[in-house]
Amino acid sequence: MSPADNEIRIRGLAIGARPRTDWTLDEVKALFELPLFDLLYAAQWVHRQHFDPNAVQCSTLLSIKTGACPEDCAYCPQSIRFDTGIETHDLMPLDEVRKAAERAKAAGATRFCMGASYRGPKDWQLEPILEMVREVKAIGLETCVTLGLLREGQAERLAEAGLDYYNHNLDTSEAFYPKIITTRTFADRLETLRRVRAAGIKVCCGGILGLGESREDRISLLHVLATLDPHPESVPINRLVRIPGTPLENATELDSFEFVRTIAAARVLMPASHVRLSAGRTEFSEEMQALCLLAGANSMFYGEKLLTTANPSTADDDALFARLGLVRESAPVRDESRSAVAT
Ligand code: SAM
Ligand code: DTB
Ligand code: SF4
Repeated sequence: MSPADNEIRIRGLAIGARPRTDWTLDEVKALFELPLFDLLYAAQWVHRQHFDPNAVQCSTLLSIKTGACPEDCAYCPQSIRFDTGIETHDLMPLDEVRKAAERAKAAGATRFCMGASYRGPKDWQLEPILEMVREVKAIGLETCVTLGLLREGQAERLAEAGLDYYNHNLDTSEAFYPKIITTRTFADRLETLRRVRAAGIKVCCGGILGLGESREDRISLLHVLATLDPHPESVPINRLVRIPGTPLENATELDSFEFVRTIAAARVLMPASHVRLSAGRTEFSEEMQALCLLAGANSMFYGEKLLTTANPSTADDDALFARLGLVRESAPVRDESRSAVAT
């Protein structure tokens, strides 16, 4: 029996190492609602079938175009509809992007993710971004962009430029989604994900917790993610950063253990994917971050800034890694490589 065929049983639930995309909603619910320590054990077991449990993949974000976005995502400081006081700017010049990518590489990141506040880029707006992808790739970093909805042909152009990952989150359940975003649909998002996959680009897709959604919504989001075929290679799990001026500025803070549960369930449901502990870390204690990593998260945003908000400093992250005996995952030599180097 190969390791991929391994299986354990916890309270009657079969937990396997092999990725499967036929999860039923009832199975996801039963997994999510396990006693937390049973769920953590399952997540740890699955994590160790595919990854070095002490290695964390580090991605650095850069907002290459900030604010004045026509969409109405209720969590987002960049929507033109909300007065959040952020500093907006048009597309950044190429050499600034290159310098930021060089700094990220020197600090130890292996992936550089460029975000732009578009509903979706127009064809002419894509051209300079293709240049950025080529430049960042030439530095020796994996490339990722998040540009919103893609039209026909755009994913192919990004793939030709050498793009490795496209980030496009489902954000929440299909049922709760219209309470958060009205300017584009859940189905629009799935269509962009389909285009990205069809063009041969790896998919980075996850969500945000703490929007006021119910546990059922979190279970449903995980169910949709875990039945994408194949699974997204990267699964960012964000906790809402409550931004003054947005409709969600006073949202109730999500219970930390509910967040950990979601990470652990994502790990079990998508065994070979990188699960990213994403936005929200500045409000987490170091113990909470450690618990998320123990629950199967094996990726982080690394660098002082997310898109418009703060992230822990690299010095703080390096100190935390040292205390926990973690290493930064090295850049993949081949796509399936998962070797690690000491920080
Ligand atoms: N405009 C593009 C789009 O919407 O796809 C790309 C950038 S958008 C800011 C990328 C993702 O960041 C969103 O899908 C959301 O999951 C996350 N995000 C945005 N604002 C956030 C916040 N306040 N707290 C947590 N996550 C947030
Ligand atoms: C993702 O899931 N989270 C990142 C990235 N993908 C693009 C963005 C988080 C943004 C948090 C709010 C901000 O900094 O503006
Ligand atoms: Fe615009 Fe993306 Fe923010 Fe929505 S999440 S308002 S699409 S930048």
